[in-house]
Amino acid sequence: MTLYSSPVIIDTDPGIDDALALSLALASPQLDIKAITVVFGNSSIKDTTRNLLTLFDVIDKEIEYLKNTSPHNNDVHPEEWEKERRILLNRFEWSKPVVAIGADKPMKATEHLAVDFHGIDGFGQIHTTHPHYTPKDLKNLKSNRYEMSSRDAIDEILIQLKNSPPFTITIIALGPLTNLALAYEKDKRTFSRVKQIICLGGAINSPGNTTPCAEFNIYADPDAACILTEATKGFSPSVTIQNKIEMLHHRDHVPLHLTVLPINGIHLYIKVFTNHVTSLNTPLSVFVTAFMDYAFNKMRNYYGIYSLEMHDPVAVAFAIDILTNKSLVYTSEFVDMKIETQGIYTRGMTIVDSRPKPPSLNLETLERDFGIWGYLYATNVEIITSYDYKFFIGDFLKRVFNVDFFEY
Ligand SMILES: [Ca+2]
Repeated sequence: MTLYSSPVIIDTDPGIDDALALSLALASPQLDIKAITVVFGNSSIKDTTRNLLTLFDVIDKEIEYLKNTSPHNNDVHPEEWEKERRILLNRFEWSKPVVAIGADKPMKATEHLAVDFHGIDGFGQIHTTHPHYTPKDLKNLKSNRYEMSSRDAIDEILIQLKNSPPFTITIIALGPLTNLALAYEKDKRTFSRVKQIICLGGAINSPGNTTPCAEFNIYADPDAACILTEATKGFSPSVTIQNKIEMLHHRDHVPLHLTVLPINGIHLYIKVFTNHVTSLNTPLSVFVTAFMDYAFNKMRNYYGIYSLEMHDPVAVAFAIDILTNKSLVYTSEFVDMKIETQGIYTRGMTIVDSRPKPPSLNLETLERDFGIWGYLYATNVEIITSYDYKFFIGDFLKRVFNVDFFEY
């Protein structure tokens, strides 16, 4: 493979939009997916794991379909693979992810799954309505597309970080942050070797999608989100990797670079989906159509609109853009952010301190909220304030389904 690929770990709770996000990631040569770690969230860990393996089973069939229908032109240069949709055909020759199973519950909070939206199986009831998709023997499932880890997700994350040069692996987090926080707690120094965590989470300047002020991933495990947020204290984008490597020699951790992509309003509308995907009749399109029908109906019943919010796929697209410096059409700011872990109505709220800062730091100004908030000058969590979504739906349809986007 001659294309430059960034090593990533994807932590996920599949999940309808997770399946779309993983399909996008697998079709993107910019990502060298070292591991996919599974966490509870949209459904139980048993279901999210089953859903991931179900998706791999469909990807397997999609690859066979592509092999039989693509022109047999083996002279195509790797740089051209993306155009010819050969990424999926060739990906597993050069990048075979390890799958590891992680946390089955939040660290402290009471469990809250998103089965109301994603269905009891987390996959729009597809295992009931389309039972032929359900892999028969999960324990003995053999696949050429991934390797099942002998470790749990926490140890797998740590071993991946330990075995790679420091500050090279990015973690894309698409579910509750439990696996990541547990790995950090277990071995801070090793976890600190992560280059960046790009996380879909939080409701900032918008209503939540689980409670009035909380987004699901943060709500599902606010303590995990709090641990990671606090672990960013002292982070500065101006610190070089060389500085960080030196820090690792004499500190038990290096402040984490956490980039939060709050929930956004990017919708895939049913008309666009139907016009572009439904009639393709490939294994992947037929499978995705089955659970998208469920999701579109849910959206209509809940919100009166026929579309699906593309939270997780947008996070993957954003991660690709950041890792390849391709678009850079986004704005972000470093803010002092905390997570509400205790609230009755505010559990999982992402709170940003936007109060005016005193012109200088002294005892008097420090005491102003001493013991309540603290860190008057902590601007450590990067939040994305705008991102150029214009091309997202077109890119998504092209990469995953090889169709050109047209307006309807
Ligand atoms: Ca998710």
